[in-house]
Amino acid sequence: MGKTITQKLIEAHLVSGRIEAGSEIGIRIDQTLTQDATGTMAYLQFEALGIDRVRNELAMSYIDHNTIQIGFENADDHRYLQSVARRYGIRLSRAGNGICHQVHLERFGKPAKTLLGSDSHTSTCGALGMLAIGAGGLDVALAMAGEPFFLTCPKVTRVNLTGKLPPWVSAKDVILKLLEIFTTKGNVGHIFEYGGEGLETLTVPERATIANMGAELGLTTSVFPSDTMTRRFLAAEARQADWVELAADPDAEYVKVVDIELAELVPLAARPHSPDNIGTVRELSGIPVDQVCIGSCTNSSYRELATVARILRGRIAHPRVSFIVTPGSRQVLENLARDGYLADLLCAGVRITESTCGFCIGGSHSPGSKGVSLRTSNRNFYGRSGTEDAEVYLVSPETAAAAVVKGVFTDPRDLGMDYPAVDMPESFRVDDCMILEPAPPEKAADLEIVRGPNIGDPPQNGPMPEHLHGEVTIKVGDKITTDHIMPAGARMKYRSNIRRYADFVFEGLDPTFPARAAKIRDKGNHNIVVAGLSYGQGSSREHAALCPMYLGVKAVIAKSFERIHTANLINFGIIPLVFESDSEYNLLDQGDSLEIPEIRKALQSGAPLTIRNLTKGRSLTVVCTLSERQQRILLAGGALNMVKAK
Ligand code: MIC
Ligand code: SF4
Repeated sequence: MGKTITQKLIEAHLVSGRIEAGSEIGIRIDQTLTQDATGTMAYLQFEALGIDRVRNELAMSYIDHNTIQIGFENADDHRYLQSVARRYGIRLSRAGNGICHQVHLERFGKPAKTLLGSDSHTSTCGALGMLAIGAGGLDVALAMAGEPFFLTCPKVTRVNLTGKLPPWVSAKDVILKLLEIFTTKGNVGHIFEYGGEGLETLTVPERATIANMGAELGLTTSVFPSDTMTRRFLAAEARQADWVELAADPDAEYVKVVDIELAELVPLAARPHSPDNIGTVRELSGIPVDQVCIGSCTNSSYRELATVARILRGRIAHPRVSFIVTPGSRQVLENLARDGYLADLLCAGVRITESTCGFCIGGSHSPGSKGVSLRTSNRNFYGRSGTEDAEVYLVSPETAAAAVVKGVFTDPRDLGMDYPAVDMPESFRVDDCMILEPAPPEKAADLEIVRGPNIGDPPQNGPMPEHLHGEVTIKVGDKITTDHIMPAGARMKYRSNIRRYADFVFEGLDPTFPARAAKIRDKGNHNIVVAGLSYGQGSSREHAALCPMYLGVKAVIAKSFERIHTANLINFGIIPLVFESDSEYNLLDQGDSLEIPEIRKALQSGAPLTIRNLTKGRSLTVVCTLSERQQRILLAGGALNMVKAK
């Protein structure tokens, strides 16, 4: 039987386990990436492992998230990251060089390699034929130490693309269509592998847009073949030597095949407040727009921004619209400048920003109250923009540009102009001067690691008790994202200070949670979170496990969990328990006192667990499907405890 691309990538990197969907496998990681907001914690944990030098092929550290620098914290983090990179053999992309996923795609990603990144959109490099997976910082630290990365062997769906995108319809509309079909929940443990003759017309940056938002589907990752388009992109980046061919065998088998006819797609938008709340742009047309933000790791490549510039050439942003562009990388910005497109944007009234995450994570450019913001980014979760009552829509760069011109939601096909097709250049101007090289090993050992006062060692959990006593400290609903659990934006400057950051756990849902939880913890009791479907959607931030752990959370009971968050909970010694049937969610309420007798024994046996609700005087059953490795981590009270013991 023929093989899928995924199978070929896994086989070439398999360290443990069998390639059988659903079973746990360990794979060797060639490349790692971190960004500053997750990186400080990842490197503090790497340091705690006591290893002298990173052991994987390429370890990249990017500074792109926390660059606003109100207060000393961000700058101190940057200094720490720079010194740790130089000491341990990591290459560092300085603030201003670009968003990690865009820069990694341009300069470092290689077909047929594995990449593990402490950011959920690491999947972007799947566009190059990599197995590129987002994970928590601790898993990335372990991969840098040469340990395998463990994951559930994925089920592979083939997305078959036929035809060609019509003018004004773009890669963003393809992935929004897939989000309409598959939604943000229910796709855990799956990989989407793209194929079909429709791929021949999609450049690597367009494929990257699609692979990027596979994270919103909740996929393990997305994989594209490495073909002539890939070779063309790598050649344009002066990296032709990095190209190898990678394709699925014609008789490869998939769990499912989905056909998407590109010619039939129309401009789409994700309405507030979820990336799967899809409507057509035409049905939204006429809604007044206050802000348009173009950029983020989803849509900030040269061709996309040049297309926006062409649409806006000779026009001025509508007076109602605040128009922001964030180029994905310094390379994109430099090439736009040299080719004249930057001038088009400036004349149109753009507010150009540095090449960082910026608006996407509520780090800047929050909309006004009740503001309607059209963004080319990938997440429009409630409050993520930094403005609670903003209405954020996710759209393509073309749809965003049309709103800049008209001041209202406008289907770009109704602009009354020919589509300004911009080709990807045969070669980009390439300049890696913002990448800092590590010190040679013989000079590294004595280098000082610079730690500012905001940087604290990560707290550690204790081993799992024999019996767990706790209280339901909060009960939440479906699709709770890590942005709900651990807000980003203005709070993100405390990423390397867990004790302080923990003051904001569940801030948008219940600001009294941290104080209530700390009180229960200080009495020697445990906190338990009860949740609905798809708990932990969104980011890879392990702080969404680490900060609750610091506040004494020992278990989360949910109808279902998302992949990265489950791994993070286990890594920090919090048990993810699943209701045996969804209706049992109704048997628990905030304030209920719970007991899970003989929890250590139950975890080891893998049998369902009984929870006694002491307040209501009844019991219920929950399940916890774990590999042996995960059992050991939970019993030890977290992965760091276990690895250190080893
Ligand atoms: C995001 O888009 O939510 C982030 C910020 O990039 C996160 C990482 C983080 O929280 O630092 C992600 O996607 O993993
Ligand atoms: Fe940065 Fe936004 Fe991409 Fe996250 S999704 S890496 S915040 S640009």
